[in-house]
Amino acid sequence: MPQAFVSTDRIRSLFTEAMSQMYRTEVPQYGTLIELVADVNAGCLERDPALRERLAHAGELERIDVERHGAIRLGTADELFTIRRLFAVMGMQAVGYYDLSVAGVPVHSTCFRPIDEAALNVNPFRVFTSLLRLELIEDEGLRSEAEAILAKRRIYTPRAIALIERHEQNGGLTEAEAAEFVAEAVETFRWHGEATVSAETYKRLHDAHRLIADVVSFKGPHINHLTPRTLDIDAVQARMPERGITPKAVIEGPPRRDCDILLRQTSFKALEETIVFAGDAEAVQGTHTARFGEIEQRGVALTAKGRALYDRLLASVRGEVQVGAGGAKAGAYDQELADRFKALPDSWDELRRQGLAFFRYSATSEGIAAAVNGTLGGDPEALIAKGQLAFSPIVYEDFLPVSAAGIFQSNLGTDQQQNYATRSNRDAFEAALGATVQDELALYAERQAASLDAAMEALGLAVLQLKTVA
Ligand code: OOG
Ligand code: NI
Repeated sequence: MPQAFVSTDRIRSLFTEAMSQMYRTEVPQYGTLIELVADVNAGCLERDPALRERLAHAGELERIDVERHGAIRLGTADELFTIRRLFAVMGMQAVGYYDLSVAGVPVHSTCFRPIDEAALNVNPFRVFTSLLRLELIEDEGLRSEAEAILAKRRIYTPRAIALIERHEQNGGLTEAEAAEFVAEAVETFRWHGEATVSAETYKRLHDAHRLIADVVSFKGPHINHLTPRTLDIDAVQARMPERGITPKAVIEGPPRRDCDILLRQTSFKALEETIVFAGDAEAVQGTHTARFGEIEQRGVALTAKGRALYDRLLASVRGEVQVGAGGAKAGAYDQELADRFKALPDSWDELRRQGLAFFRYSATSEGIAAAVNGTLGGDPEALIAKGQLAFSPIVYEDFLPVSAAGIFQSNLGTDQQQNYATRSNRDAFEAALGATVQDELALYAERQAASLDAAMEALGLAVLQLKTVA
């Protein structure tokens, strides 16, 4: 008898909801951030009816407050291998490779996310997933000690593994299995205040790098933040202190613009939390800093050419002004960013014509009518000029390594910007993952090309229909 499987989109939505509930309970300040974001979003929608209309049309209004991403840090190749299989149950695949060692953070990362447009429209939730690079620990003794500690832990419940296998064998999960899977999967990301190491070991790991202590000292890869979408990131950043929240010094990514590009993000500083160390005769308490809240605002995906310009402008800003520890020079940085980014066109049509960004094309009703009347423009440019072909920005669904490094740094206790030489090792990452990571630019290019083909076909089909009718 055929089994009725639920869609991977539904499992992803259930998972997002379960993670949100868990994290709000674990980190009350995150709940406060969510409330602020909801207030700011409501204000934006009230002031801008056109925006409300656009979001309603896109089906975005009901789920505006649903989280858009989270992040975890894994310790071993096996853990990464299994997380790929776990996220596959929810329709998420590894896209992109990010080398964070360039910023002095000993990890490399990918983004697990849905890739097709329909799935992204249902729920675009993604997880920024990092793998610790123990080979970057210089002290050999400490490195093998960390390896031995990590080798002992089991971060997935046996039932989660069984359900992953069931999904792989049967090609899906039933509603009951999906509910059970989500409940088991969130266990992996739960916070454990009891460290698996002694205070002394924790200190040595921490001295090597705070991030090493965060990954190695606990039972599992606790979710370290969740990130809702905001319609006005500058407003949320400015208003965090009103609610007793301390934001990081600067918003990462491009400056505020009329036509949003890529990704802007900011976070509140990670909280200092009480933990209990293991292995001591008496319970020894300490504190650990890892968990925070973040917000994001996404814009159009840039082509390789647009991205090269973005990277060059950002590097020039960072070469000119470095935000210091404690946020010194944040104002000068923001000013420099705004000034230098004037070199990147701030109109959808310019971005499109100069081949700087990706767009989704569609035939307009005027276009369909023109096809019927035989007054269609010729090539896409002529069609656009006549209003017969429309285009809208394709949203950037991925992350930015320099921004991610800034988020890491801020939450590892400093706002100081750092620039290091790259030591990327994508092959090792993919070997651990057990798959190649997908090329995000190719995914956007495919979506743009497919939309243009479909639009042209829609116009062409209209012509054909006319011929058959006549
Ligand atoms: C991940 C930081 C990166 C982002 O939004 O760029 C990130 C981490 O701290 O583990 O989440
Ligand atoms: Ni993040």
